Amino acid sequence: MSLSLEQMERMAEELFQAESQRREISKFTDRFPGLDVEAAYQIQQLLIEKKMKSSHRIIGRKLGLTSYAKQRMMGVFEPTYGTLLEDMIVEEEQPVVYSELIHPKAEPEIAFVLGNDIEGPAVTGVQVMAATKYVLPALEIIDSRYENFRFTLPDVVADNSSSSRLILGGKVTKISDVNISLLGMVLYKNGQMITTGAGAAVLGHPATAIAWLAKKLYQHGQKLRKGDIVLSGAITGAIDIVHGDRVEAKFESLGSVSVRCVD
Ligand code: OOG
Ligand code: MG
Repeated sequence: MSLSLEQMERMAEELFQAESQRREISKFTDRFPGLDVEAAYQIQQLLIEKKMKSSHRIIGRKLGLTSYAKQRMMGVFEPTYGTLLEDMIVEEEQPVVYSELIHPKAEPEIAFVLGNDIEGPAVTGVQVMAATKYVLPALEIIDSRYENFRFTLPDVVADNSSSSRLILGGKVTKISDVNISLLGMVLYKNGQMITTGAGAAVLGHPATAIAWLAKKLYQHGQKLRKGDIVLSGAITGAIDIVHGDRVEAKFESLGSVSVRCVD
């Protein structure tokens, strides 16, 4: 089944309204079983254009479902990407406001900041590392606009891969100074250790995930740009957060990043 531009526009509008009204919607694949991943990326693009009308600048990209922990948790076994906008950034000293969100979850990630554009049909992890200016510890707050946080691959792609907020830690590290794949991470919630992981959980090496992203963007006539912040994908499963919670990810060598959730 192929969707008309008008139908895709309506789906983008539905996601836009769901987010701003903090309301869950039923997933599109229940209503349009033929929705495929490529149409879903077009819906995502329409959604981003809608958000940019209210002057939200693009600051980078994110990868989703790049670790087996996340894939198994969501039952979706392929990576996705989404677009990060300026208003998604929460400064580390600032809280995430629960009453603005539907059913948020937090996940620990390694953020890359690019020093050069990356573009092409055959990008490698080594090229990604050479184009990376520095890496940072990060927490992503995801918030699916779908009922019960359940979706299939095309649904989550249309929903900008559940993007909601991101928090970057304050320490800048040159990628050549660390072994990103062996790098350990411990995740805490309210002072209690919840889970542990290492960079290699992300497709073997987070730079491999970003190479996948660059190739996927190329198929869509787009590229990674100098200055982009790229979230390489959650190292572990995501954890639920509600008002009152504090989440902290401590990374080997990269430092730590934390966030508080308030009402
Ligand atoms: C999709 C987004 C996943 C990640 O890092 O794996 C993601 C979701 O699980 O809602 O951001
Ligand atoms: Mg993520």
